[in-house]
Amino acid sequence: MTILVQSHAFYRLITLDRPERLNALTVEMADALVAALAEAEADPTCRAVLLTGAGRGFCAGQDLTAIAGMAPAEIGDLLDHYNKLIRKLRALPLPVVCAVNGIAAGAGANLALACDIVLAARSASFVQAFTRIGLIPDCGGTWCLPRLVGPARARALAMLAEPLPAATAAEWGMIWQAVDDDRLMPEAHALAARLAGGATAGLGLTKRALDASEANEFDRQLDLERDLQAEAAGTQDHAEGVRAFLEKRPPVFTGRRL
Ligand code: T3D
Repeated sequence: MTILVQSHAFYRLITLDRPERLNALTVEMADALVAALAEAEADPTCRAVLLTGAGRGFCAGQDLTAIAGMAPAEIGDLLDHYNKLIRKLRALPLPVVCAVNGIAAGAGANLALACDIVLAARSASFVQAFTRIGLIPDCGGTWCLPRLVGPARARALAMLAEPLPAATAAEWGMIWQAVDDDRLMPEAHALAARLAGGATAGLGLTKRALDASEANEFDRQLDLERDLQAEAAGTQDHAEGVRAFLEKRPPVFTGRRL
């Protein structure tokens, strides 16, 4: 087993579970993550996902013991598995919180950045370790980094492969927040529970709109907002939100589309 999945009220906690190797990624782990995300999506009672790592690291990127001596073509096959995971995270119609509990290196850093809201322990850091071993940032790093921190910082992070402390990552807008180590999991759970109790169908549509905005021109994005808003307006949660506002009470959202 490379991951652990635990159900909480309305969300699932997925823990990368190879602590002896700082949760370094393998194909088996990536495939297990894709399957766990698909199961979370298929479960109508699951409305958010929380991802973290066991032990002192979040994820040290590709397990280097697994690729030593691998032919370049095999590396391409391997990345197909990782890309499937990154695509699944981005397209998941549920909010995904990532609690970065320690070092996030290489593909591990970019796995975290593919999540929707990233919290990190103050002692954690992010390192685009790829160039240290002659590789380029993958798992979406060359796409995410310039958009999150701007081209100048993205280039330096990718080329220098220096660890970026969690607090600086938050200051630069690469992640949502750095929190004291002992507050990481309580805050991450509270955030996942809060999102899971929200209008989650609308949150899924929000993800779609924000992702599409990276490629769309303004006019096309306005059209997309109109279309997705029509979908959001058809959800039970929209009706409940408006009703609750008018009745001056807190809304009770279900995440149901119809
Ligand atoms: O090839 C491809 O294209 C495939 C895709 C690649 C995408 C990538 O992710 S490339 C980048 C791969 N990752 C790295 O290069 C990071 C390698 N690890 C490190 O540089 C350091 O371990 C860290 C900076 C992450 C942490 O350092 P430290 O001092 O806190 O811990 P450590 O002692 O180095 O590691 C603890 C153990 O985990 C150690 O095992 P041992 O000696 O106690 O038996 C270490 O070997 C193991 N470990 C850490 N990272 C990996 C790993 N084992 C396999 N693969 C790892 N990536």
